[in-house]
Amino acid sequence: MAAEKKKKGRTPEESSIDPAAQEMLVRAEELGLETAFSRADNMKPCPIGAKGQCCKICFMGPCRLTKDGMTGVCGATIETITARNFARAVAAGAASHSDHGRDVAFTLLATGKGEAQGYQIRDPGKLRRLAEELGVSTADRTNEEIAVDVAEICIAQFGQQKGELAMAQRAPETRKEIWRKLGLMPRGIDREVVDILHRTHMGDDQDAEHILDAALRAGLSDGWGGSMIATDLSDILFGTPSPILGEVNLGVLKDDEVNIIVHGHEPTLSQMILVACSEPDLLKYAEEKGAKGINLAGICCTSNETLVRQGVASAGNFLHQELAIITGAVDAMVVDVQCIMQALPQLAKNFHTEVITTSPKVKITDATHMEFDEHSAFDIAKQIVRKAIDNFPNRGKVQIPDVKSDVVPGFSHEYINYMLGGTYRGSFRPLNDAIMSGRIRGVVADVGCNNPRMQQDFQHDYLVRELLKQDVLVVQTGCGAIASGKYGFLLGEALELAGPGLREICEATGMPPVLHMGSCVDNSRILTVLTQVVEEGGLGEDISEVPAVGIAPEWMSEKALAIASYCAASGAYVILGITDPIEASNTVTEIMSKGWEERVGGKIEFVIEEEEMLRRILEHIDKKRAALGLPEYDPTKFGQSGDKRMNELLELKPEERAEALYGQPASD
Ligand code: NFS
Repeated sequence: MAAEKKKKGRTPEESSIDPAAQEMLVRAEELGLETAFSRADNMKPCPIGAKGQCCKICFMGPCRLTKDGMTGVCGATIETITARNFARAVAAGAASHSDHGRDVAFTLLATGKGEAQGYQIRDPGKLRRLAEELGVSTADRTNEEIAVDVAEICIAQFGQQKGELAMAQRAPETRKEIWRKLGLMPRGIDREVVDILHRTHMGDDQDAEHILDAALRAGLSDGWGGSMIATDLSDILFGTPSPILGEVNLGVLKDDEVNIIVHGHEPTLSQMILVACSEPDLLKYAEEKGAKGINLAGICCTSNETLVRQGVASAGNFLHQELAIITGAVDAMVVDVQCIMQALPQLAKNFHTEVITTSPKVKITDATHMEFDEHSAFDIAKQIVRKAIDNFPNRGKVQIPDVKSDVVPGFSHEYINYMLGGTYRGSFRPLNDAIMSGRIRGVVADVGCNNPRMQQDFQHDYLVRELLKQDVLVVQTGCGAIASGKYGFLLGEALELAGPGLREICEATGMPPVLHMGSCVDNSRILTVLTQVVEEGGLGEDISEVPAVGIAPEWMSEKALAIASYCAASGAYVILGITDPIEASNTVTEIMSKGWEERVGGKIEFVIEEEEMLRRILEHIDKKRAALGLPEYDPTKFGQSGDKRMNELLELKPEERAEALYGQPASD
């Protein structure tokens, strides 16, 4: 678009709260370059599509139902249309997460067969535990033999036609009964996605509640299927995360080293590029080209994969992908799948940056394609790194914002369990006790994207700060977690922001008040934590009874709706911000809130305003506390004696401690 035709956009300060982003937006302006921020300013969202009232499912339309009582050409009502649009988005989101899981499973299979160059099994303990769970014999067998069987069983989960998904069996008994009773138990991962595409085709399912039930089931096939497979098998191949020091934001780029950014989602590529970056011959080659070294950084969830496992720096979250290129310091941006803006290759033409696509599924016009294949992964990774080095001497002016923060990510559910158990008694008891006593008021999972329709990171930052003040423990994944990293929340120092009760618990257990649990597929770890919290006892029989809420205040992708659906189907209250894609239908809004709450215990609501979001979160947490008969949240009771009181409690036996904490023995 010609500059003179551009509408007046937001200032850099209005576009992002992040000083690094603000600096790069000023630079973009100087250079006359577009970004997602300016494109969002210049492109109003279509008001009909935004509310879910446009039907493009057949070619008698598109039909726009803009007045009460209107139907589409076929007679489809606004309820049907809104529900179909939502369900299709869930199907696409579930397909994306799950297909990522499938690719990891194929990499594990090839690794087991000795055909995957450069990969190895890094967490054999987790492999063996999973094998036992899946009924694979482990006695007198090598890790590789076991890996082949485990991978084949996981791959078969995708094509399974009948029965129940294996990992869905991990859910609490009460939950599984609800799924069975309502016909929501996922049968096979691919089947549930295809089921939605079929039933939302013209002339099929035309009952909103029925369509939305299919969305819940497809969501579950992602959360307790594809995503859980992605998480577990990635841990087996690349290591189960534990806390590690890292850095976040554009300031991680180096002006005297070759900068390679990995962007996208799958750990298979980024992990191998990481190995290639420390190859002596490539380091030497970089030196020959005048660079002091090779610096790897990530963007989006592939960044989370390497950040939580190896502490590889993150250059930022979703809206940083273009800003990284604008630094002029990125020699190669290597992308695989998902959340990659098509704008990248065009933007890169203004710099020297080489945008390299690698997935057989993803080519972008004008990007360089170097297809990745796990069978020769290391060779390809080395070629990619070499290409980045070759590009280093082509750099023009470089401007890297001097903005970065230390972070400590890597809180897998295994580590949280160990961290809490390591203090006195095994498992989640201390967390449950802390919630029961009211020291921790509840738990919030703040996940999801950035969206250029709002000031970048503003709501993530606001909500995390406010929740900590209210003694709410925050767990995070995805771009929300990277946002928290930028503002210093992923460090022990964040305790300064925490309320008195949360602070006591964190000081006593060594747990920070904000836990970075991984990438978006690792939301499956949150399902596991919730299940283990239920199994530990004292917080009800089901996930729906736990004082917990899931939020995605700055979401933008279909994957966020898939996550929201499986969390709701698992019993959680989920709030999404930004926009309301079901606004057109009061009936659908009712079904997904009140209706689902009655039937599955969880619900989805779209709340745009952050203060209202906070109010609803706290109201829900307090409602769940009251239903469990827990003491009302009262921060004045805690914090006076701080460590001393906790140390006294630590001296007690668990039964005595329970009594001292909330006046009655533990219920387990
Ligand atoms: Ni999640 Fe990860 Fe980020 Fe959103 Fe995209 S990277 S899978 S979709 S934008 S959180």
